Amino acid sequence: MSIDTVQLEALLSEARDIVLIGHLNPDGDAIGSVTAAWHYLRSRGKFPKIILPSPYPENMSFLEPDGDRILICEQDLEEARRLVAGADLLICLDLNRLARTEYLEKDILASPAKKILIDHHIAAELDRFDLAFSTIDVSSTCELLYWILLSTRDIAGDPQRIPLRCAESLYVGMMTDTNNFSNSVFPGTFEMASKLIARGVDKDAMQEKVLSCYSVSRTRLLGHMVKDKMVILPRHKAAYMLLSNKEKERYHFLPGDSEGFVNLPLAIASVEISALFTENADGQYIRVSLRSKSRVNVNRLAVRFFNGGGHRNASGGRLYIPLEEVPAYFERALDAYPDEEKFS
Ligand SMILES: [Mn+2]
Repeated sequence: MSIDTVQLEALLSEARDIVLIGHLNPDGDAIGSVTAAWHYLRSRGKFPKIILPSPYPENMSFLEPDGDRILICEQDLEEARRLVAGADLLICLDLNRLARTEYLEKDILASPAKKILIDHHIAAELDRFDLAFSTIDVSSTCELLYWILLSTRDIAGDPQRIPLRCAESLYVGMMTDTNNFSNSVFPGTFEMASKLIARGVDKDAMQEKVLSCYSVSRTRLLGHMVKDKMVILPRHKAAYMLLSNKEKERYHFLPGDSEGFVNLPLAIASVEISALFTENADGQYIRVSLRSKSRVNVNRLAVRFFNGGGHRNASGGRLYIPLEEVPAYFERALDAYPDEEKFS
């Protein structure tokens, strides 16, 4: 995939204060893409800053830049706002709408900085950016960033020129967004993986650090969710699980601990749609995760009923109702979901 990077490279070389911004509840692709961009820009003599709206899982901390702190809005909002206001280039990664930054939408719009988007979600807010790289034909933002970097003049199509730390971040984002090569995988995704491994990324080390890193209590929580909480709705070929703050407390829940839970019911032959509803820590809303088998579209379901969206087979959103009202709401949503959208 060759991408025109002339304008990008002009913006990068003019910029002094670059800020890289990811989305709320950052996942591997969000952290992978902001840190990959950081490592690349550092190799070009820039000193970018990273802002994430909320804390990221501990197992991703090995991707952190050396000698620089990732700024978390929930811990340091004033500083984050100051950085956005003072930047001359803002790069948003892995988010299609500025609202996904939760705290910074207005600050980003008000900032005099040039704005770049690099994202792989449906319906990105292209008109809010000076330059946007947006496609859904890649596994992840990290994959898109890989193709962008390969197209730059200094990397010039040679993956060996990608800094190793940058390559590791790219690999981790792709690996997590594809659920370790099980969904959203394109021919180019394998090509990227192959080239990054040849570049020196230790695939087994990445997998162990990111996917085999959980606590005993997280694994017990997973067992509890599947055994005691999973509800099957045969008529809708759907399954759902509710995760309350009480349970999070009981199982010493840490950010990232429920990663992958929503995929588990899809292993059941008769289940085509899976939902995980998680009470937000402050009780303000319910976080919704939706997954589907290939023939079902859950993006439209997320847009229509769950104040969200994302990808065809993996979407998210929010509900502003008590947790106990969610099951009835979910069933009503499935009843009302038109077939022409469900199978679109
Ligand atoms: Mn992503």
